[in-house]
Parts: sequence; C-alpha cells; structure tokens
Amino acid sequence: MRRLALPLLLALVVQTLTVPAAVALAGTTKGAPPVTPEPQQTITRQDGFHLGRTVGLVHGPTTDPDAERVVRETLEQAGVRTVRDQPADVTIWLGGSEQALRQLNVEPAEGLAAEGYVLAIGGKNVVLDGVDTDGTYYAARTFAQVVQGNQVDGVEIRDWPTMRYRGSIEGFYGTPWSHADRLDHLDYLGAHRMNTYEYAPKDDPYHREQWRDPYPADKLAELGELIERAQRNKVDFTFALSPGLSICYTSDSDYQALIAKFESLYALGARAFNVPLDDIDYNTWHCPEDREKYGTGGGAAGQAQSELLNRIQREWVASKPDLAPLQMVPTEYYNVSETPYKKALREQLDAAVVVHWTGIGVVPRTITTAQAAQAKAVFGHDILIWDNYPVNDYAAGRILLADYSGREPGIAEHIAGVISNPMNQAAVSKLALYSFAELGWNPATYDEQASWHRAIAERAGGDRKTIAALEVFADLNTYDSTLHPESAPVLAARTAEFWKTWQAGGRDEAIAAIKPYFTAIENAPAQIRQGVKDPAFADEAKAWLDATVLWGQALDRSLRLLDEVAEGNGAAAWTSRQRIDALVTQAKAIRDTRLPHSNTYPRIGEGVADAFLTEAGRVHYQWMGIEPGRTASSSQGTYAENVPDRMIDGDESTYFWSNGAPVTGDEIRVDLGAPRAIGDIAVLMGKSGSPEDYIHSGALEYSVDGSSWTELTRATTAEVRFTADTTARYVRYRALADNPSFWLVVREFSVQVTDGSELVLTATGTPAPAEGSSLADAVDGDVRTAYVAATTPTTDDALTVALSSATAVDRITVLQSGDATAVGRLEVRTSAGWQEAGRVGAAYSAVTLPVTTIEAVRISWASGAVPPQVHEVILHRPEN
Ligand code: LTM
Repeated sequence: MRRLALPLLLALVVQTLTVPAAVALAGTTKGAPPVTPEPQQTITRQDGFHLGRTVGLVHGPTTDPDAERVVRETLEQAGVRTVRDQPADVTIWLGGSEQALRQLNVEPAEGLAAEGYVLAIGGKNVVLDGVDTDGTYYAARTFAQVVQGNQVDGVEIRDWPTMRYRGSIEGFYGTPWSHADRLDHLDYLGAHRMNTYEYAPKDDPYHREQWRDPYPADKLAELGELIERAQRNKVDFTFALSPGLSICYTSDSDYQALIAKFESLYALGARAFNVPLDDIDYNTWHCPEDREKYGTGGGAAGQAQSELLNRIQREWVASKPDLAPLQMVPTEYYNVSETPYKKALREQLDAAVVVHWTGIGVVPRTITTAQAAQAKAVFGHDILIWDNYPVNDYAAGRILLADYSGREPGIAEHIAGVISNPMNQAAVSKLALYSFAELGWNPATYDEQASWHRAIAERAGGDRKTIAALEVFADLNTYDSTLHPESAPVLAARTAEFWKTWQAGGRDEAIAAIKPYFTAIENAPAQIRQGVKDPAFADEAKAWLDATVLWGQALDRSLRLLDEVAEGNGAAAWTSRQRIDALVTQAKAIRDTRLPHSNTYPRIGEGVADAFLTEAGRVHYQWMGIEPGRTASSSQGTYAENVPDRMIDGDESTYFWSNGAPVTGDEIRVDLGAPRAIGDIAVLMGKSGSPEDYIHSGALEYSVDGSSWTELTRATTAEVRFTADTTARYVRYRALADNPSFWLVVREFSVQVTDGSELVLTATGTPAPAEGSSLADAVDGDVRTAYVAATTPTTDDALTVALSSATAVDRITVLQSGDATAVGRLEVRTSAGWQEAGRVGAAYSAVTLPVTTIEAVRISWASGAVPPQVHEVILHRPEN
C-alpha cells in the first residue's frame, strides 16, 4: 500500500480497505449515497466547505474536457452560478496542482495505476488529480458523488481500478439493444467508472451472418455516434466481428473483407477490436483449402484461428499505434480442460491477443480464483471474463434481478477483467451492471449482497418505498437455473411459513401474516413505475410488472378462497376460484416485445407463486371431494412451454423438456395423489431430433411419504420399463451422474394403478362439445378446463358420467361457468336404475344425498338459451 501524507493538525480517520464506503464517509457525508465503485482509500478531513455561488476552475497537466463537463454539470446542480477560469475563494484544480496538493498536504496521483486519481477536498480547494486524463475524469465522477447540495466535506480519496477491463459485452442472442439503449448504457458505464463496451450482438446480421458485408450508411452513422458517446465516457468502444460461421481461413479475400470492416470502424474512431469465434462448429470447414491445409480436429481449428488472428494482430493492429491489443473469443470458451485446440492457441496465438473465457460452464454458478488461474495457464494468454450474467437469452420469459454472486475476488490476480453479457433489456440490466462495476474496480471490498442493495437503492433514487417495491419485485425474478437456482426465495420462505401455521390450525394467523406481502406484490409495480427515475426501466419491464399485479391479485384472492372454504361457502369459493384462474390466464397471455421473450409469458416467482395457488386449490378440491389426481414435476426448469404435466398427458407426441443438462440428483417425479397399489411403470425419454436427451444413468425409485425412497431398478437407456408390485404415492427417476451435456426430454412417465382405488370417471353425451373442448374436461379433476357444448341443449340432451366401479357417494357438485349457466335435472344410477337426485341451474350446484352406491350420474338438460359449460362434476365420497 502507498504511504499516505497525513495533514498535520487535522484529525484524520484512515479507512482500511475492508470498510465499505458508506461507512468510510459516514459522519462527514450524512445521508449521502455511498461513492460507487468504492474507492481504494478514503481519508475523511475536517475542513469541508460550501461551494458558494462562484468558483474558480483552473486546469492542470492531466485536465480533460469530459472531466470538465462533469465538473461543470455538478457545480450547476450544486447551485454554483459563476465559474471563473482563475483561482477564486473556492477553487477547483482540474487535472492536478502541485501547489494546491502541497497546501492540503496530500500526495499527488503520480505513480498510481493507469486510470487512478486523487480527489482532495479541503481548505476551499478541490483538487482532481488524475494519473492520466481518464483518472481526472474518474476524479470528476467521484466529485459528482460527494457533493451534497452546495456542501462538500473534507476528504482525500486515492483511487485506482484493480481490473484493466470493466464493463459489458452486448453479446446475446435475440433482439439487440436499440440505438437509444446503447447511448444510455455508455453513459451508465462512464458514470460507474467502467471502461469497456463490446459491440457483439449475435443477431446484428452485419456482426455475424453477413460479416463480410459493409454496414449500410445509416447503421454506420449510428456506430459513429456510439463511438463518440463512448469516448465522452472514457469507454473503449470495442467492435467485434464474428466470421466463424462461414470464413475460409486460408482465403486472402476473406481476410481483406474482415480488415475492411475493421477499417470502417477505425475511421469512425474505434480503437479496440475483437474476433469472437464462439458458438461455431470448429469441425466444419467452409472451403476445401482449409481442410487440405489444416486437417481435422480441435488442434487444426486452433491453428487456423491463430493464423488468422496473428495476421490481424501483426499486420493491422501493430501497424496502428493507437490500437488496443486484439481480443478473441475461443470456440472452447467454457472450460479449462487441456485439449488440442487450447494447446494450439496457447502455443501459436500471438502473445498480445486477449482471450475471453466464460468460467467453467457457459453460465457458471461460481468462478473461483483457482479456476481463473487454470484458465490463464491453459490458454496461455491474458484472460478477460465474458460473464454470462444477467444475460437472459437462454431463459425466455425471465428477467434476472438477483445479486451478481459467486465470483471470488481473488480472480483479479489472474485475469485482466470482467465484463457482463447483459439482458435483452438494457435499462433493467443496470441492476447487475452496478455490481460488475464494483467487482471490477475494487474486488477486495466486493460484497454481493451489499452491492445488490446499493444497486436497488440507486435505481430507486434512494426512495424508501421504491426500494421496498423493487426488492419485492426482484425476489420474483431471481431464478436463472445456475447462479440463482432458487425461485423467489423470500416469497418461498413466507409461503412455507404460511402452510406450517395453516396446518397447525392457525388459519387466521397464517392469513394475517402473509396478506401484507401479497398486497406488496400487487402494489409493487405501481410504486416502481412512479419511483424508479429511469423511465426505460418500467418500459422494458412492462410485461413483468403487468404480470406481477395479476399474480399479486391472484395470491390475494387465494386467501379469500381459503377463508370461504373454511366457512363452507362453496358458491363463493367457486367464484373466487374462477377469478384466480382468470387472473393467471391473463398473466400468462402477456408478452414482452423482444425475442426470445416474445415467444412466451413472463415468469413471476415461478414454482412458488403458482405452487401457492395450486396448494390453495388443493384445499378447495379436497373440501369439494375432488380426489387429488396425478401430478408430474421435475427438479429442473422447463424449456419453453414443455411443462412437466406433458409427461402424464397420455400423449407421446408431447413431452417435458428441461432447460439444461440434468446433473446428479436431478429427477422427474409422478405423484399419484395418495398411496396406491402400482404395477407397470414406463419412463419414455428422448425424441426424434434429440434422441440423446435422456438421463444417461438413473435410478427408478418409489416412496409412500416422499421422504424415504426404495430403488426399483437402475438404467442407462432412453426408455426404462419396470413392473412393480408395491404401494406408492410417488415414483421418480433420478440421475445418478451428471449428463454428458444433453438435456432431458420425457415423452411419457406412466405408472399403472392396479387396485382400482383410482376412481375413473368417463363422460359421454350431447350436445357435442365445441371445438377445443371435450366431454372429458367435465371429469378431468381440473376445474380450469370445461366441457363447452357447441349448441344450446334440447330436452333430449344429457351429460352422463360413468364410474369405473360402483362407489358410495353422499354429495354431487356441478360447477358451471359463472357467465353461462344451463339448467338440468340431476339423476344417479344405482343397481335399481336411474333416480332423480336434484337440480342444477347455478354456477355452483351441490346436491346432497343419503350415502348411495352409484354407477353413473346424468344431467338431463332442459332446453335453454345457453350452451352448457361444465367445469367439473364432482362426486364426494363419504370417507373423504
Ligand atoms: O457465452 C458465449 C461466449 N457465447 C454465447 C452468448 O452469446 C450467449 O448470450 C450466452 C447465453 O446464452 N451463451 C453463449 O454461449
């Protein structure tokens, strides 16, 4: 650590590197937001002052026009009306002043790392002393953060970045950012002392598919504007060109096309360049000359790539003294295993070239110091971490608002920097980018949770209510399957507590405890729309905010449903149930405008909010007498719409599809709803097109209680069949090893019930169902689906429900749509024939009868004005 000059007679507090800035400046910057990223060294002084209305601004050796702009804006906001270009009562020394520093007894920035600076405030002087012009700019940025009103507190900040590269790479698939998004993003980077923006949107055709084609004039003009904005923010605009889908490495004309494209950006002012070769098949050549020259395999690909990159570096980059070292993204960017490909890069790629690496796994949960050291060793080049957080192109329907976690600060010893691959939503990505800035600048003090809270506070402009709303909203948008494998952890803890209290009989207490949180969910979007200063945040998050209101309302209504069930008010409960289903349907109809999210609905607390509604629905079902039917689940997330229920729909053309490769312990499960005697089991995995998508080593197991399990068999095949002779409620197939990169498809997971305890209802009758509905919907144990008749009934029409075995029943409930209720006579068939039991004619019709063993139920419709819409015919068994 550098020796600090301590001003005599001033009471100083020297902060250690581990003390957060909020504390470091406490006592002198009351209520001020912390300086971010946290400076390396901060010493508070007692000689703060008011800036007043007039200040002098004097330029020193590392003065900088962008720093001056920031300082002038800051002064204007502080109420300074006149800025003179000579010393005044209060003087700003921009770019250093030996004399002013000496007066303050502060050492200059000289000797600090590149981009470092000293900001000294005291005795009516503000000295912004950059080690270079970038440093002066960062001093100005820090100055902007420490001014409160017209007041500045005395402080000496000595600061420098730990990592060379800090910022972002727009490197995702799907809808690229707009021009306005990018301009705003560059301002954000500059304000947070991040110095890198890499332009690499996979779906800009001129970046990848049509890499040889020059940009049209309008696109080039936009790129020029971006470069200019980047320069104003001290950000290195890094232009990336991805030729790997079609390049012929031995072709001079392809090399010239690449250089011509780079030259067109150089002419606009770009001074950093990257050649990403990720997500290509390096076993495929695009011209016979390459195969002839290089042969086959990873080593051949590494040699071909190295030769291309070396020529760019040596002939083009080296000929232009103002260019940064060339960057590349290797085809093997996601691991550190020794391979012929990496060996070729290590031994043949020019030493100046910087290599990107994503950590182990494309979206790794953690990046450790040891892994970073391995990456450096195996690639043999400077490593720049392309960190796939908070990118959401692989998680359609999700925005990722959790903390930036799992990166060990010690990685800084082995890598040149960390840049974020952000979301398709630029403004929403700032939540995570805030923490990238902190980790890159000062990893020693990086605290992922504290940083996340500060990021939230920044988005909320410090407003308490908006902070609270953002935290509730962020909790519903945490799950990304890797860094954050848990969905909505706060809501999950609260709902778990709810059911614990509920099951212990504390119903009112349980409802009272959770209701305010459900209300907070419903109200959070309005508060966010009003309180988040950046309007782009609410615009981009619109689909998720709209959906959150609806999920909040559904959760709230589910509490009313539970109340109504507890009171035995079946009609009111059915109304609530329909309302909840309508809210969820509405939430699932929402679409974002960007790809890939426009293909699916916004996920809100998935697996937690919906599970609460399902559980409340079960309580309702149980009360009505609907026996818990089968359900299917998976420990993995779902790819697109291929939900686990598709494993048990009896249709082999539909399937569950996981959103990643199963790892040891991952499972698929069928819950029969109650313990039953079971026989034939079949787990049919894989499908044509992805035949390898199955658990390559698994165990078939059953359980009565869901906690202790017994193994039935093990398998390594895509189709697993076994005949059991036991009693079970749950059957699962569990991975015994990590899958070799293949995901999981399950076409069907069937479990035969052999003891007839599963009562099967079969519906027949007229009027015929309308398109899209079926008679079976009236008896499928799911009140959300309905048999909707195509026509109005005549007196000859009836809905008949046959039971798989004669069963004792004491109540029959018929649920119809609240919008259209048909009238009919309810009859039951016993061994003695048909007899009338009552009438249906309302949305909720419950007919109680003496315990009667019945074989079938019939609703004989009266001729009427509306086609019947029967959501469910429910037979209540007395033993339930
Ligand atoms: O990560 C890299 C180097 N390449 C791609 C990215 O373009 C993509 O955004 C992420 C996340 O899906 N995964 C990749 O493999």
